[in-house]
Amino acid sequence: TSAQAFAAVDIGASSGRVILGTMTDAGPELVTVHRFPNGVQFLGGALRWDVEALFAEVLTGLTAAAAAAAAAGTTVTSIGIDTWAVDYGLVDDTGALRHLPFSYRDGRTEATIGVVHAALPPERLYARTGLQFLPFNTLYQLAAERSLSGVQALLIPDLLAYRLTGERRTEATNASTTGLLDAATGTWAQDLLEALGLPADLFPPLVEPGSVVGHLLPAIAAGTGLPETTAVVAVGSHDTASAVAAVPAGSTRFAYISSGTWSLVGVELDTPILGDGSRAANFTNERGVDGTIRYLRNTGGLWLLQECLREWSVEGPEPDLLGLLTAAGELPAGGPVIDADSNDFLAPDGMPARIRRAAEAAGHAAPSSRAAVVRCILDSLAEAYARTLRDAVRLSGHAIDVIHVVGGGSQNALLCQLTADRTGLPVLAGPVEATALGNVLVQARAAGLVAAGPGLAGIREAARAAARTVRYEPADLAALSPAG
Ligand code: LFR
Repeated sequence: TSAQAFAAVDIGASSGRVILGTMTDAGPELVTVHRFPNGVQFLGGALRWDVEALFAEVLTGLTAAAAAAAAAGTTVTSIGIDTWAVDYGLVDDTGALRHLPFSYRDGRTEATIGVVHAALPPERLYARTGLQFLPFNTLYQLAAERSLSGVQALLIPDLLAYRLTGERRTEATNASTTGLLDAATGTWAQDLLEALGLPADLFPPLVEPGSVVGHLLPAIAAGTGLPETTAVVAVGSHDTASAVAAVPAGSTRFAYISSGTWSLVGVELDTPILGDGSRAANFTNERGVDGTIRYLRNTGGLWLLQECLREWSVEGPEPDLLGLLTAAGELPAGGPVIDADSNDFLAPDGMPARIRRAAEAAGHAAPSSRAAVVRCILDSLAEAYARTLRDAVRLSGHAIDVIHVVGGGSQNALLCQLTADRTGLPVLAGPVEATALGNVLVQARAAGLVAAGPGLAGIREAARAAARTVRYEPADLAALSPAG
C-alpha cells in the first residue's frame, strides 16, 4: 500500500459514495468508506437536487476517509469529485446559492428550447459544440433562469469543490455538457454565450483533469480530520468521463457502455465528428480525460427499472429484484421491444404504466406481469445498445471487437447476455465502480503513482490490473454485428 491515499467522491442520480483508493504492487485498491442515497426531489414546485444534504454526506464521507486512511497508515493526499453532468448551482459573491439546483429531469426547459434555437439554430450549435440534443442541456436550463445577474454558475462537482476549497473552476469534461464549449478547441464558445445574452464570466475558468483546484478550507480540514494540505484535484468530474477513463481495454478497438441510471454507449475518438450525419443520429462529442472525445449517445438506462421498482415498492412489499431478473430471463425471446431512448421516460412516476402504453403503441401486447415488464425493459435497452453501436461504427469508422460494460449495470447478467446476443459481440462486464476508479486513477497519476502518457495508456493499464471482468459470448454469432 502506498503512503498516499486518494478520496473519490462519486455521486450518481440514485446514490453516492466516498471511496478511498490506494496503489498497491498488485494494482489499485478501492475501499468504500461511505454510501448514501440520492434522488430528485419535488421542492418548491420543481424537481431539484438537495445539494445541502449531499454536501453534508460528502463531509461525513471525507471524515470516514480520513479515519480509514489513518487506520491503514496512509494519508489522504487529494480528493476528486464527480457527479452527473449538466446541472449547476447559482452562487452569489458570498457563496450563497440563489436557489436549490434544478434537476435535469424537470420539465421547465420545454418552454425555452425554442427561444434558444431562435437565437442559435440547432445546426450551428452542433457544428460548434458537437453536443447531442437533449432537452436538459445546460444552455436550455440557463435560458429558464429568472435572473443571472450577480451570480456565477457552478456545475455540481465544481460547486462541491468550491465549498471545500473556496476556489471556483469549471472542470473541462463536464463543461463539454453545457452546450457552450467549442468541441474543436475545448474552450468556452464566448460568441454562443453572447448570442444567448449570458454574462461572459457566467462560468469560472476551465481546469483540466489532473490539475489542483485548491486546498481544504481550514474549517473543512478541522471538521473532517483531514490535513489542511489536502488538495482537491480536478478529475473527469463528469461521472461518465471518469467511467470511460477506467474502461479496462487492452486495445483501441473497443466500445463502451457506461451503465447506470443512463446507459452511455459509444467509442473513444481523438477528434470530434461535427457533420450532419452525426447530428441526425444525435451523437455527442463530450470531452474525456486527456482531451479524448467520448463519441456516444445517451440511451435509456436502468432508470426505467429503478422507477418500476420504486413504484412496486409503494404498492406492496419490497420487490425481489433477483427473483424478478430470474423470471425475466426465463421468458422466451421475441417479446415486446419499446424505444428506451424516448424522452417520454425522462420524468419520474408511473413508469410501469408508461412502459405498457409504449409497448401497445409500438403494436405489441402490453407486458402483463412484473417479470414481463422487466424483460421488456432489458430487451429494449439491449436493442438500443445494438442500434447505437451500429451507428457509432458507421459514423466514426472506428472498428470494434469487444464491448466493455462498466458501472452498476455490469452486474446485471441478463442485460449483459442480451447485449452480447443483440450486438453479436463479446461483452466484458466490469468494473462496477469504474467511475470511482477513474476518479482515483487521475489523482494517482497527478501524484506520480501512475505512468503518465501517451494519452490514457497508464490509466488503462492500472484499470486492467484492478478489474475482474466477466465475459459474455453472443449466443448467436449470426446476429447483426456492429463490426460487420
Ligand atoms: C450519467 C450522466 C450522463 C448525463 C446525465 C445527466 O450519470 O452524467 O452522462 O447525460 O447523467 O447529467
